Amino acid sequence: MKPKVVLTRKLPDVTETRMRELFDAELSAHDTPLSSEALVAAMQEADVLVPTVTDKLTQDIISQAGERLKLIASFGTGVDHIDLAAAKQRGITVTNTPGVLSEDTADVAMALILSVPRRLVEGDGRARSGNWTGWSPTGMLGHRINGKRLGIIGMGQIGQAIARRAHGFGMSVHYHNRNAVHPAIEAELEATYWDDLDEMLRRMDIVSVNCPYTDATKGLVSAERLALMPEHAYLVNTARGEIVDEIALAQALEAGTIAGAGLDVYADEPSIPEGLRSLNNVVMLPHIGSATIEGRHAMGDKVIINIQTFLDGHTPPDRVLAAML
Ligand code: 8YV
Repeated sequence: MKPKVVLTRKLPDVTETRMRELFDAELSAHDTPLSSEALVAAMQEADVLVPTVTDKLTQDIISQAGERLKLIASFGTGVDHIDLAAAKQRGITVTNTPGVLSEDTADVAMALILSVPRRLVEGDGRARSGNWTGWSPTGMLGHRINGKRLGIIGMGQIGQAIARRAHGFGMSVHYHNRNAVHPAIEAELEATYWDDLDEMLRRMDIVSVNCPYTDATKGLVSAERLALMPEHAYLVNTARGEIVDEIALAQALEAGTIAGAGLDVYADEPSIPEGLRSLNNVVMLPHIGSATIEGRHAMGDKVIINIQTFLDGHTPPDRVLAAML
């Protein structure tokens, strides 16, 4: 008997085909997020659940999982949607898909770092409006990227991939992290470590949020910290919306105490506060940091490898332990 693997969302065809060969795979019929009831039902019949960021696996939901459920093989890197302590208590292993989406997410972060100061989205609107009156020496002036200070909050794989790009664009790289990265990486990126986040925020031209969302990083970029940023500074968030106080961000942007923001993630997706949507000094994307065909295929491969390794009785390569966060 093949193990029952339940997918909560539509995954790439190549991933689903391979899953059907290997497992008794139940695919998502409608590709809409499952209700809590449907999620519980899935967890009662599955040996393995393959959720995504759109499934909130709370303690309550995990406590209703069936005896058969032994593995949650999440399709994604962030695991903030899974109560890891509850999974551990139920003896359920959790895996994710790190590494394969770092470069893609860094590309989107870099795109936002370029788009906001150089007013690219506004420029696109003007060019296609039919009202463009032509080039002028003082028209559509933005701010130079070269020579600016980029402060990265969270210097993991994605943070480092952004740092490499920013270095190539002539920015000076600064970062705040729980610990300094290896001296060889610091040397390669000419990166400066700031133990004190507040001190870093006071001095940066652009700040990029790239840490995981955990109890320790919830609301890390608070109203008080936003107030430390210079008036000409920009904030870019491609990590998780909950790390930034969105209401305070909207107020800071509205009041002009910071210059602009580039956002790919929001605290209560897919809903985005009206206070942010109505501002024109914000570039907003709909959580597409890792949305490449190549990345999705690689994520699917990782999920399959994690499941198969686990079923073969080994520790899956991307096992997530609460203590790792
Ligand atoms: C994924 C992400 O697409 O992997 C992550 O943590 O934020 C996304 O880019 C999503 O999580 C898939 O579940």
